[in-house]
Amino acid sequence: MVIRLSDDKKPPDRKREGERQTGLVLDERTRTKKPPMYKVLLHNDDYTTREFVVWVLQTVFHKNEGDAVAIMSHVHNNGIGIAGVYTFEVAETKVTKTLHLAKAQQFPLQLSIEPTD
Ligand code: TYC
Repeated sequence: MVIRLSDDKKPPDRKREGERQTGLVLDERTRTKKPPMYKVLLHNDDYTTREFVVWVLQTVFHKNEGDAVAIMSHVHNNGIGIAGVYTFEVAETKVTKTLHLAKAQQFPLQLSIEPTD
């Protein structure tokens, strides 16, 4: 049950265009824009172990075990799949880390980055 004694705690009205958080109306270009986002794609190959791919998805891409197994299986069955969606810098860092980990174990795992639509 909700009891309100004053207007103080009323949920904020939906902000009109140009107004967010502060109550200040900012110019269109002054407002923060959502950054472009990028998919990190995992590619299938015949040599990288399923176990390694699941481990990378858990440790680098922070997937739980069930999601990691599902993504790995999708890539194994379809040739390609999405490991995650990130800003460009984060996507690039995850690809670099994964490639280093794969090369250290002589796995030819390939990844790519593509913009979301
Ligand atoms: N196809 C690999 C195997 O059968 C497993 C694998 C899955 C490899 C996903 C890469 O991105 C990959 N061992």
